[in-house]
Amino acid sequence: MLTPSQIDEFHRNGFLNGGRILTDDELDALRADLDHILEKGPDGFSDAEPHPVSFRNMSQRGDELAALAVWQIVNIWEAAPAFQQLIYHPSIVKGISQLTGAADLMVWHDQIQYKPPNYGGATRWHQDAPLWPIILPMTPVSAWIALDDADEGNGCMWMVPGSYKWGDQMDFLRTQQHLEQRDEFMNIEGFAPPADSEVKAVAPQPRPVKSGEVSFHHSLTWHGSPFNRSDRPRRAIAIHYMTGESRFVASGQHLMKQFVTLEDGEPMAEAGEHFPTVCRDGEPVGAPA
Ligand SMILES: O=C(O)CCC(=O)C(=O)O
Repeated sequence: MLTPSQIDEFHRNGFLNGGRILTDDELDALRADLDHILEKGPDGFSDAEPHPVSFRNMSQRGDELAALAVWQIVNIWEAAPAFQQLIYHPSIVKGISQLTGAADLMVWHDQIQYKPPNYGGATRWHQDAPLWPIILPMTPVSAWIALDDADEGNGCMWMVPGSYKWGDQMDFLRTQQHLEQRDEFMNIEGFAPPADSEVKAVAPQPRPVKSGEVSFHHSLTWHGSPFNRSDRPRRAIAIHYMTGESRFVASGQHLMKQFVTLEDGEPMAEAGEHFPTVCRDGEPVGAPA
């Protein structure tokens, strides 16, 4: 359970380190499952076996930094038992329920972001919700769980406190895509917060997260992560949830749309087996046996 002061901190900043939630055994099982899937690689799965929805290198550069990689695996929970347990983890699910105020929650999708040692690429500044145009209302809060200590050295996430209060600013953030290195990541320039906003300054900060800890962020919080040029891996998973109010928007496009079996405006709670319910009436339902 999060405390009232943690919940206040989240509402002030749009992010929160919720502390350690995984045991050493749980961490070992998650790392073993992830390493197994990384070894198989994007082309190592037959259609007949459980496989993630997508497995790709997000950092497809054509220049001298082409060796940099950010391996993104979407819905690893469908391919690996330890990750299936994780999406139902009571501390994560309860935390999301407290921070959203939502009694019912479903999984929207999960997303591994693995930055390999020495050659880890950047995840550029962005907001999540504008990239998810097939659900409304916007999913408010995500959980990000570190499988390695993530710090400034190996490309931890950076966030801008209070930025979620400025609404959809993706058009502006697309102008900041040149910021990729650790030493330049704080140099966001050219944005004036709305005059009536209580948050007046753009003040990016690194947000280290230790392995086994969960970090929560609002889906409009400005965030991203620079290169990993350290000799350490940076393995982590984000789990994005939907609230019981979420409805399908048929006009939008998204990787997960192929699995939605609904008409426009119907509740995402009925979207099918790729979007399992994890919380009902404020209580985590627990992982299937
Ligand atoms: O893992 C990262 O560095 C970025 C993750 C992210 O963008 C997210 O969780 O929404």
